[in-house]
Amino acid sequence: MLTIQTDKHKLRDAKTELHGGLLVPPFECPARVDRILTRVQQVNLGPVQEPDDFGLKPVRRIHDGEFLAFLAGCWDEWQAAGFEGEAIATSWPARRMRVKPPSFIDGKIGYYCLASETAISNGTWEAAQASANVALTAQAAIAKGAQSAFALCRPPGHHAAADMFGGYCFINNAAVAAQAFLDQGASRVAILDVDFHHGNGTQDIFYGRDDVFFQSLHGRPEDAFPYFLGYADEKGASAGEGFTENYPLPPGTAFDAWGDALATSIKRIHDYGPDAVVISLGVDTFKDDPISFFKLESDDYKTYGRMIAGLNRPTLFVMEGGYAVEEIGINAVNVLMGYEDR
Ligand code: OKP
Ligand code: ZN
Repeated sequence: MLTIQTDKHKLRDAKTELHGGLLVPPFECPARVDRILTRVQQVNLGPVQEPDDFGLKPVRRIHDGEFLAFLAGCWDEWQAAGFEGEAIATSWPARRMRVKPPSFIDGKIGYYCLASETAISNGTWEAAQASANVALTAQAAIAKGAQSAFALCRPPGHHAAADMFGGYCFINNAAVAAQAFLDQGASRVAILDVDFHHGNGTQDIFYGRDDVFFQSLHGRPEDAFPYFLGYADEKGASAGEGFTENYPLPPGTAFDAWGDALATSIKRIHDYGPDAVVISLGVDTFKDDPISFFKLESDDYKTYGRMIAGLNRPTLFVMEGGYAVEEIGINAVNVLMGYEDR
């Protein structure tokens, strides 16, 4: 399997994450990609190539222009305001307030933010664009005839909505790639989000549409980030009615129950008959993940990679989360090896 990767991910190197009332080193760190890349090379998964530059046109198919302008200018505006730390949102348009972007960056960042753990700093915007290019380059390889490809994206994307960043995400790489398939002639794309966290951004982007079938397995919102989306009764709206499906699962869920949910989801995708499948691949379902509560073992990743291969559709793997850095390479690449039945 072809892997697309660039060292530009290292430009995303925030020093702070607001966690448990402390500013700690971010869980979403550069070492994550280094570990996965090392493992890709160790097992000879296949060639590793640099991304092409697609510019912002395919990104604008998903994201709001004002939001992208905010991301591009945020760090400069934050510094110009004289703030000494990284850019962190602290105020939101909460219930019964005016949902209208302020001019001053301290307010504007809250308007465009969905969760305050994620700091913006020097290089964040450049890395986010590079990450989208990684997804688009892998998508292009499939469009040219590859049966599968691995987009080793960082930063991740599935929490990012059309006009919101947060949960370590800025540009929704999986959504941008899915839209690229459609724009190149596909009629139906399925997105299967196996990250521990609900893919709220992806769900929101496609909620009213029937050309993208969105499926997410995740820690139930009662207990897990992003908390405010991902219930089983969210099934899509208007034309999108029936084209979103959620599998919220409780603390302690291991592969027996998780694999059952995946099998159901795969059956549903099979019935949809997509021209392409995008996997939002997070391996924070691992038993030792520091911020998650599922109990998957390293071998389970191979098992479910094989299950995904059973769909027998062109499949784009887009890297999302996974914070047990020591094991992230083994777990992520196990999915890809399982897919290849190795
Ligand atoms: C990104 B992805 C910890 C709260 C966690 C952010 C989690 C983002 C996960 N204090 N908040 O889905 O792996
Ligand atoms: Zn996650």
